[in-house]
Amino acid sequence: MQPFQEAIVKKLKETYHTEPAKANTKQLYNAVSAAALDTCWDTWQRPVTGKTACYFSAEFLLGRLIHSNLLNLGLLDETEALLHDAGISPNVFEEVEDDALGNGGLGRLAACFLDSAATQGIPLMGYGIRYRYGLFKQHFTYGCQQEEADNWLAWGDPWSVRREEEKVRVDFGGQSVWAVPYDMPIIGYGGKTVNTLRLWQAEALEPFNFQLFNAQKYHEAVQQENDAEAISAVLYPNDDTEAGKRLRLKQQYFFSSASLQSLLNAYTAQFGTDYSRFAEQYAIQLNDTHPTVSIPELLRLLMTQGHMAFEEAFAVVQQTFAYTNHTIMAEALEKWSLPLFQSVLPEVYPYVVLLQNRLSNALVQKQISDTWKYNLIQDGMVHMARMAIYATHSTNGVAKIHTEIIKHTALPEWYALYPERFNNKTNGVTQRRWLKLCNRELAAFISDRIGTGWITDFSQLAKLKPYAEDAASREQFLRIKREKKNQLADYMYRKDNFGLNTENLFDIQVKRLHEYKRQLLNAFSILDTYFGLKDGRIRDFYPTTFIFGAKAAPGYVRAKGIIKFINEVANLVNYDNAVNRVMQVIFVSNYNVSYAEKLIPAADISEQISTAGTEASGTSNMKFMMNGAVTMGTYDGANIEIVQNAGEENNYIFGARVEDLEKIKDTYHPKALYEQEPRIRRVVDTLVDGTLTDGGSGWFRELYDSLLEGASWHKPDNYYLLQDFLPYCDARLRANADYRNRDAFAKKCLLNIAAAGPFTSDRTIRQYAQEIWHL
Ligand code: H53
Repeated sequence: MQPFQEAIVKKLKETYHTEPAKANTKQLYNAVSAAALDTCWDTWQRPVTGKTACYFSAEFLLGRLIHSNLLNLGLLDETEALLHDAGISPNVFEEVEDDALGNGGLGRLAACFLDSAATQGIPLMGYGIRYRYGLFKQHFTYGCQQEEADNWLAWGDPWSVRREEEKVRVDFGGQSVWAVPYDMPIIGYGGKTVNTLRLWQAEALEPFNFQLFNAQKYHEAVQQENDAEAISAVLYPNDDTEAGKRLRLKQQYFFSSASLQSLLNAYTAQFGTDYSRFAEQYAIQLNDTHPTVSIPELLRLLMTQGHMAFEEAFAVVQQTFAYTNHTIMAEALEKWSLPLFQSVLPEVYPYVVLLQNRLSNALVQKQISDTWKYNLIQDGMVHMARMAIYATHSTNGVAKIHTEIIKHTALPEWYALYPERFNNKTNGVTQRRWLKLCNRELAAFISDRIGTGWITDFSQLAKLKPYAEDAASREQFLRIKREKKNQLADYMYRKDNFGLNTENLFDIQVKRLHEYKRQLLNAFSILDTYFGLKDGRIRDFYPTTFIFGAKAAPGYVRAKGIIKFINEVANLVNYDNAVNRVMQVIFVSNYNVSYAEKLIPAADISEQISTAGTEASGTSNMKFMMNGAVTMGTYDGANIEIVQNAGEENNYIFGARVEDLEKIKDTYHPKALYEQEPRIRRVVDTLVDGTLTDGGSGWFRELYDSLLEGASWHKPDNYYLLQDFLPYCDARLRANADYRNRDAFAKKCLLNIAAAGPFTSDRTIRQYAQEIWHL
């Protein structure tokens, strides 16, 4: 037995008095994790020297940790051999819940960044919240989304270490709590660097009040404990929409203040209380505006604890912080009502006023009169994005087009004021999780041809390009795709009890449910194909399986209506014997990181169909690309950079571009399109003509009206579904026809893989480190 295998056996024996063949999943999971943690403990505890970057984020969507940590430590093969010898399925850890402390792209990006930084020896520490419940679990009843709490701690938390001695106090107006840090190791590939993700848990100063208990006031006796624990109880399930709730502001301040205090404590221990050189030791990246309250909080701490004057403290703050913007959509830009902000954070608010005053002076000096566009405090609201731009030295977007839109359309007034602060950092994803681990077959295929260097240097992928011309490689690639489809089919059968036809083309759209991502357009186009097949208008259709996966924010009624609609379309198609040999439609339940790891490698076509100008970057587009799917997409977000690199001829770009939409926006009349074009009318009418049913909820009628009439808060069809409908249907049919020539299609796929080099988060995080943090 190898030493690590022995260590696992020993853990099982000492902790659970059992052995591998007899242990249950939870015991195995905890023993393997604990043994692995032991192997990197010393590396982890080595003090970090020099400047450190800190990633402040309300979300870290890590996914299941055990495989990625074992991979990075080089212990995966040994572990799997041990499991094998004990007669345990290699899928044993599949039932262990993934760590879902995030909603979608933003939280998953944070997780990719941590992996990439550790792999490249960049000292990047994550700071966030240890939610008791992560993103809800989803299931469907009669096609409608139901939510259930995600009790991820039921499996134990073997990757966290509670640091009681480093807890700090956080004060709100009238409430004080402990913030207790739980540290997780972030293990770089090869195990040479182990960084830290520090997640804060809220606890009561006095958990139990005996006086109240003795006075028979039982509820009151535990009130403080409940109120404190509420702060880190649950992740807000909104992706890309602002919540605006009191508890959310508390969460933001809670982890911001705790993280800053802990950094100041570490700084003080080394350098004393002269904080003037704080920014030489720490760079802090604000992941969206969620941690922006850190700005007035650091000012406050520097001025009260460090006795600094305002100007001096402001300089430190500005040099320390940088801000990443992830969306330009108005509904996601955080604003807090003044009374709410003042009542939750009375100690912090005066520092917002100081910032506002300084900004006002700057605007006077620059002779700017339309100050209402800039004010941090305006119309009874505190504007967090403005604060984040004003009080930091860097504002970046997450794809080229997104950064251009920020500069010229969304926030031109700020770009005019401080052009030097604006920069682009196109997103990326870690190829360790999103290729090496989730697609071992394709990873081996690549390594056989170009060696293993790509695992840590993704630019080497370009060396794969000649193999697109090699018939044997294309054939091999197709065999792997088929194998991944079979694996997905097994998994989906276990999870969703659905039988997949793995001969089919797999066309997949997986991401959060949002109107701007246009899952409804996808469904309309599927219906158009369905009717086309039935009418005989469409012939020679290559059999296709259309797969959706998406969670809707529980309060987002329209998104829930769209889920129900797609499930109804699925029923219509799947039970119609006239078409179900050539079409399948599936909505998988509880789409999450682990499901993504199965779905993405099996895809032939990656659906990236957001309205041009709305998706800041997207990151699943990159994951699909590196797994050899072609992109069916609009000119939006990182799709643009993807197809520029991989060739438009190897992808399917359709629909209106930002410039086109700009031109038609004032005259757009979706109802005219509906009236003129029978194919549009036919699919849109299924919302109301009885073809499909919303079970009496009224959701479908509301969707119908939103497209044709608009609503009090938006114009009709404000995401231009009907505008892009025909071009989309055409592009899909073109791709479908191309797919018949499997060999030619494989060539496109291989060229996409070979062009995926720039889309690694290794590159992105190097750019942050060099250009923003100056490490
Ligand atoms: O962030 C991703 C982008 C994606 C964008 C997403 C995002 C959230 O997940 C949540 C809030 C938010 O403002 C933006 O929608 O386009 O790829 C990472 O940058």
